[in-house]
Amino acid sequence: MRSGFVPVVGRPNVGKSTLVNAMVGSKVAITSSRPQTTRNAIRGIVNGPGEDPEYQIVLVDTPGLHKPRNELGTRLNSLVYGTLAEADVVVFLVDATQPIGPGDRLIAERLGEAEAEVLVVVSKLDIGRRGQVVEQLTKAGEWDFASYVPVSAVDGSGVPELVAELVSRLPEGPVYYPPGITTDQPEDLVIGEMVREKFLDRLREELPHSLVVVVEDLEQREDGLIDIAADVIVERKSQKGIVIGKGGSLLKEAGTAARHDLEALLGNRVNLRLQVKVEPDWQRKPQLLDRLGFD
Ligand SMILES: Nc1nc2c(ncn2[C@@H]2O[C@H](COP(=O)(O)OP(=O)(O)OP(=O)(O)O)[C@@H](O)[C@H]2O)c(=O)[nH]1
Ligand SMILES: [Mg+2]
Repeated sequence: MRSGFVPVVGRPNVGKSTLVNAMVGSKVAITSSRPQTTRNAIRGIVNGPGEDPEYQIVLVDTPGLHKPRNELGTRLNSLVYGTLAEADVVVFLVDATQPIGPGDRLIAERLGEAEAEVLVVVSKLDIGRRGQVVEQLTKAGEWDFASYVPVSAVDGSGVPELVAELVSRLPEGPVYYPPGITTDQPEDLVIGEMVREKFLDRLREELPHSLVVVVEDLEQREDGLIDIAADVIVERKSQKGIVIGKGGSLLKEAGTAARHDLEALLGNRVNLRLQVKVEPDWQRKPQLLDRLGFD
């Protein structure tokens, strides 16, 4: 059996989480059009077909590497580089539609020092013009990594080839997760992320960054209904009103969307209660970050 750990790294918004979901075949990580959506190292497991699969790829979706502007950013970057220590192969994702910039070059430099082999994957093939894709592949080619693979996580092209390429580079190893398991995240984290996702694309500019969702209570009633209470935390008083919306409209809309997803996920009716709270500058405060689970 070939198996191993494969961190997926790259700049924010290049499509890491979308690609991980596409390879796993189900949604293990939230995605959005906003940069810096992912804030944890999330494992997504890809098993070879059949009852006695020939391979198991443990993908590790990571936060986008960026120039940190606060304590949270610093922690997230070191979380990403920390995943390299356990890596058997690394996927370095580059966006076909964005020119390769200093951010990508800095990552390439760091990855050059990693022990694991690095596959450069050019994403968003479906929307990149042919010239752009070729240009990205050519430029990235200068880095001299192990292999270069173009993919689209949206229409799936190149994804089977990427899986095959990864498998061929994995060592002989154990089964890390029993079949049927697609992610390592605890249930309350998955729930919190699903709720947060529903706000991201509905909010503008800086606000998505200021948001964190923490599940405070989760209980199942005798008739199966699941009560979930979660705090939606923002950084400033002024943001609270925006997240709630006119007459509570935004909170209601995001809450309803989240409830639908949660009912599908948990297979039961859900009663979701969201409370918006202000924790001033939580992204800058080490103690608060510890408490919110960013250690
Ligand atoms: N057309 C197209 N869009 C894509 C593709 N992959 C990702 N996207 C879009 O790109 C945006 C960012 O995708 P994510 O998967 O959230 O990106 P990410 O790299 O995980 O971002 P961070 O977690 O913020 O670092 C979303 O709007 C996706 O729908 C792709 O292959 N094709
Ligand atoms: Mg992501």
